Amino acid sequence: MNTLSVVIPALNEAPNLPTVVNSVPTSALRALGWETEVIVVDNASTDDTAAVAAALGATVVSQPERGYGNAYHAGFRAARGDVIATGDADCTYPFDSLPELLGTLTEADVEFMTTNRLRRENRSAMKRSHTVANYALSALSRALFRNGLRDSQSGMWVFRRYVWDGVDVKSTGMAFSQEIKNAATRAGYRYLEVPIEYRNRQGEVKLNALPDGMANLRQLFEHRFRRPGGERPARYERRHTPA
Ligand SMILES: Nc1nc2c(ncn2[C@@H]2O[C@H](COP(=O)(O)OP(=O)(O)O)[C@@H](O)[C@H]2O)c(=O)[nH]1
Ligand SMILES: [Mg+2]
Repeated sequence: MNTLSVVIPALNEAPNLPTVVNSVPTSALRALGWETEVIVVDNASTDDTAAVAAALGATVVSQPERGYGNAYHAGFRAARGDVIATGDADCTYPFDSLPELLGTLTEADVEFMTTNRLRRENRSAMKRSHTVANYALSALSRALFRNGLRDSQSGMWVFRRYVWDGVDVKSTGMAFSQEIKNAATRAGYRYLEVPIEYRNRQGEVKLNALPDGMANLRQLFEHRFRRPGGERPARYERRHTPA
């Protein structure tokens, strides 16, 4: 069996968790040879996030330090799978597409796969101002990192866990999303961006558009001109055998 960890950061998402956790198609995945664990990272929620996640059979990891990046740091530390898949706890990301996404990861033989939400079909699921900000941040990110990624802010990634061990992602907040993509691509891992469906958010938005956008801008420049050190050089000690 291959092993998959689905890691979901959650800050006060109790009402969304039944839909989100139950949308992970564990039986279909098992039939395809994937043993799946679902990890919900409770990011110091003040609602029943932890209890609801546990009742749904998810593994609950507690991260007392708030922040989207902090949540992922704790979740990835706990993840046991050879492959990690991610997404928000807000009903926007299609966890039901995981069988297809894993098929693509394997068939295309890539190590880091990210997803693109910025398509006409998804337009109604994103506020216009967020769409504009996503296009602008993604364009700047492409200009600085030359990796061609269309959606630098998508929160759904599917990747081999050794990629996480090979990158040094420092962001504790929302900039974590662009940083992991830019770090993985710059480190020389084989990568791919695939289109996904994006659905209407349920519950309260946790993103704080202006400060989070500004933090993203700062992080892009800081990362681009950071002295190399944490990330491994692109062309050495490459190529792990896929699981
Ligand atoms: N913004 C934010 N989200 C967090 C935090 N901790 C966990 N999360 C979760 O991370 C996901 C992203 O937040 P969301 O409001 O959906 O941001 P958006 O998708 O960029 O609009 C959600 O599942 C949140 O519950 C945090 O400290 N801040
Ligand atoms: Mg979201």
